Amino acid sequence: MPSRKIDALITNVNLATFDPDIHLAYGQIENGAIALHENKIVWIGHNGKQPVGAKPAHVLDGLGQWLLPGFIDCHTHLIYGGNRAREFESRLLGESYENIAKRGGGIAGTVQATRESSEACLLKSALLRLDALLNEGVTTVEIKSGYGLNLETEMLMLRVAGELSKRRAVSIQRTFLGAHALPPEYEDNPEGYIDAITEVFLPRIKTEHLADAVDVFCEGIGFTNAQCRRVFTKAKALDLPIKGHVEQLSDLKGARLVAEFQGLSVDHIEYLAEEDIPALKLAEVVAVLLPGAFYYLQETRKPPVSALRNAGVPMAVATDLNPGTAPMASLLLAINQSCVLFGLSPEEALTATTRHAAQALGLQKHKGQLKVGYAADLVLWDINHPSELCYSLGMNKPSCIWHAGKVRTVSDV
Ligand code: DI6
Ligand code: FE
Repeated sequence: MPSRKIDALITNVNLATFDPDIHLAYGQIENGAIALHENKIVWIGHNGKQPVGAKPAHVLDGLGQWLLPGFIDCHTHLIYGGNRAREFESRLLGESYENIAKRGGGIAGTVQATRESSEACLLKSALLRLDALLNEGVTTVEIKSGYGLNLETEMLMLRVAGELSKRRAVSIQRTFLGAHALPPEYEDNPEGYIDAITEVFLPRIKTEHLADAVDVFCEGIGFTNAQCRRVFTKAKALDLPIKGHVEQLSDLKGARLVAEFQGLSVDHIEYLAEEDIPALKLAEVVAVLLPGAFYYLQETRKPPVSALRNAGVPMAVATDLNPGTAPMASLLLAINQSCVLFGLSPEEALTATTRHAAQALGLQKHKGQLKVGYAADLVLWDINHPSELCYSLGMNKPSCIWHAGKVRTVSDV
């Protein structure tokens, strides 16, 4: 092993690498060690076999704990004004999510509250939610716009998302979700709103580098398949990757549409038809499961997990953190829910929040695995086995977190 530059060496750790080339559960390396230089992993292997001659500035004894890649929350709406606790009350008294949306509550209520919020206020409330995610070992977060629905507030949301990555040691991916709901200004003119998105919002957002991807809500209370196609066509022309909220409450064939555009992911998919799964496999689209929304909406229809598994479609899991259907800033909870409610195995659930979550963001070559050349985003857990992270709630706290090669202890965030 040639000597090379090493800033930090972590010894005496069990590694859950999630490297698919390591054909063991969790891609594990028992009694391993890992070396970091600048913001990357530069060596990984068995304890004591690290490069000779390398003089790392820092050596950390992992004390036999488990080291995992930093978690990736690949689907959140964590910037918003207000909250919807009163609506939660109405839903518990029997009113449906769709009915609340029809009477101007739901997403429209949050749009109004977001438009009325100052930038400082949006930033402050988003930081609280972000910190809760970070405390559980999340090192990359995707954040969507979609509560502004006018150019000014959509751009503000995306700017606040960018600001978050300056305030905290975390990687942020920004997604433009202008086609989330119809804004009041376009009440009787959905095509006019799609015109605004395609002709005004998207070109401006592209020019100002405000988004890494484009998302839509393809649903009865959102936009039709044809309207989503228009958004995707423009996104593709601007070379922006696409994602879709599809088949959450009904089957509008949104997943097929995303596959046709070779999108990154289809998200929710409770109503995905099994016959549409081969198209996802072929186009290498990730199936993002959002058990928090399923739980809060007390849905009964589950995503076709075993068919996705049998077809070899990669499954990711995310919080969907939002004020309506998933007011939960805990990826560990989503992991647990994906096991208990959707039947994922612990290994699947942890792969879903590391390697597959990276793929859902187009980051699979850089993040989501412990592998040479990958980002030094790592979390050390004082556990005896990775399945503990899926099994218990409220008891798992990282003992150390690295983002881009730098230690971020829990108290730093
Ligand atoms: N599906 C969801 O679960 C969130 N957005 C979407 O398209 C819900 C957003 C909200 O209710 O505010
Ligand atoms: Fe969502």
